[in-house]
Formats: sequence, C-alpha cells, structure tokens
Amino acid sequence: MSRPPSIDPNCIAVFTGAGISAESGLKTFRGSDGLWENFRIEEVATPEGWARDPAKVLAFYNARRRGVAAAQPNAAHQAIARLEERFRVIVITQNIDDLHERAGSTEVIHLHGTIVQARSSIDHHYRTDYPLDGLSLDDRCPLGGALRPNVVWFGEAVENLEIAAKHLAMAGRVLVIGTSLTVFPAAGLVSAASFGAEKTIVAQELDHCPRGYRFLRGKAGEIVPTLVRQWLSTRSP
Ligand code: BJW
Repeated sequence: MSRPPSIDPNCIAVFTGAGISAESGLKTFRGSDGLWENFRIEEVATPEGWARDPAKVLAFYNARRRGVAAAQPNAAHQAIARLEERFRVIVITQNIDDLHERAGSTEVIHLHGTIVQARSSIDHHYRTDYPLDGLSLDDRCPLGGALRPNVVWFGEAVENLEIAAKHLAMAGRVLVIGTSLTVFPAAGLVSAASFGAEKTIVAQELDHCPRGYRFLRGKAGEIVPTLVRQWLSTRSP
C-alpha cells in the first residue's frame, strides 16, 4: 500500500490570482470595475468567441499584453521571491502575467497560460513570443493557423494541474493570495493542501474561506511582506 507523501517544512506553495497583481495596475476579473464588468466572457474568453470574432478577441488581449508589459512587480511579488532566501518556494498562479518571474521567483507554474506567448489555433504545440505591438489576424504559424494568446479560455483544459496538486500536498506552508476561488478546477486546488500544513489566504474580499485556512483580509502588497518577514525570521513549523 502506498503511503501519503509527507510534508516538507522547508517548502512553501504560493497559489495566486488576479488580486496579487491589482496593486501593479492590472485589473481583476470580478467585482466592481473588474474586466468582466466591461467585457462579455463569452465574447472574449471562450473558443466560441474566438471562432465568432477573432479580431475582437485579439483587440482585448493586445491591450492586456501592453498592460502587462507596462506593469511592474509589486511588494507582494517581491516578498514571495525573497522567501527563496530560506525556503523552496513553488508559485502556482492562475495569472497570465509574468510578474512573479520578473520579481525573481524561480519555480512558477502557470495554470491558465501566459500572455507573453502566442500559440497556434491549430497546432497546440506551436508557441512563439506575443509581440508587444500586438497580434494581427495575418500572424500565422508555419501550418497556416492563426496565432492566438497562449491562455486558457472557459471550456479549455487547465494546464499543470497534477503537478500543482502534488506541490500543494507536500508543502509545509500554503499561502493563497488574491483569488476569489470561483473558477474551477483551479479553485479546487486549495483542498490539495495537507491537513498538517499551515494554510493562509490573503484577499480583500472572499465569499467563503476554505476549511483549515486562516483568512487575512486586506491588500496583498501590505499583508504579504509582513508575513514573509515573519517567516524569514522564525523557525519552520
Ligand atoms: C485583492 C486585491 C489586493 C483584489 N490584494 N486581494 C467544476 C469543475 C470543473 C470545471 C467547472 C466546474 N464548474 C464550472 C466549470 C467550468 C469553468 C468554470 O470554472 N466556470 C466558473 C465561472 C463556474 N471552468 C473552465 O471552463 C476551465 N476549464 C475546464 O473546466 O476544462 C474542462 C476540460 C477538461 C479537459 C479538456 C477540455 C476541457 C477553464 C477556466 C479558464 C479560466 N480562464 C480565465 C481567463 C484566462 C485568460 C485571461 O486572463 O483573460 O482565468 S477566467 C479568469 O478567472 C482568469 C483567472 O485566472 C480566473 C480566476 O480569477 P481570480 O484570479 O480568482 O480573480 P477574481 O477577479 O475572481 O478575484 C480576485 C480576488 O482578489 C478577489 O477575492 C479580490 O477581493 C481580491 N483582491 N485586489 C489582495 N490588492
């Protein structure tokens, strides 16, 4: 019989959503002035929307690509990167921006893809840089398929789920930041964390706090650096 994996007190899994990048100037999705207040999900974030009006979808993501390029990592991204001075840190993010990588985190797993890459709409394996001046309908892969953002739309398979669940299960500490936990299967990952792990969630608003987590309400850029300072200066759990 296989034994459940034991937890590693020197490993921290950080699971992030749009809220961590809000203080870098990138909009979240839900809530007042969120992206979904101003754009219809089915028009810009589904394969059906892409099939119906690819120009509209590209306009939406070209603007997001420019926004990400102009944004800088904030105090929360930087604090998470600093944790690597003492811990193994696995960042599992639903975000399509590259602010964790630019802050210096070295192990970053993207569940919903990344806007810094484009991919072919007919050859899933063909990936290339997403140009800063945007994609046009004339941009094609070598097989002739239109290029689209390398992101996961509703109805498409989420990436890296198994490996993300494995890391969450073995981490001694799990820190969830800035996600409404409403989009599945990613949101379900919080329950992959071990019963024995120290589990914390930081968000401005949260409808439902998952079992076993302590909820710290507030801005990631204020709460996360304080938490990180504590963890860097105290013994492992
Ligand atoms: C702050 C803050 C500050 C603000 N400091 N905090 C059950 C099981 C499985 C699937 C489903 C299911 N039920 C329904 C589904 C289907 C669907 C789904 O979940 N729908 C729900 C809406 C109900 N899921 C899917 O379709 C997924 N695929 C799938 O299921 O595939 C099946 C399949 C299998 C095999 C083959 C084929 C198919 C795919 C989901 C893709 C989601 N994509 C998006 C867009 C990505 C590209 C882009 O960016 O445009 O991902 S949607 C959007 O939501 C984006 C995000 O990653 C995701 C989550 O949002 P997030 O990060 O939580 O943001 P918000 O705005 O919701 O919350 C922000 C939080 O931050 C709030 O709490 C704020 O308070 C807080 N905050 N400022 C700290 N400064």
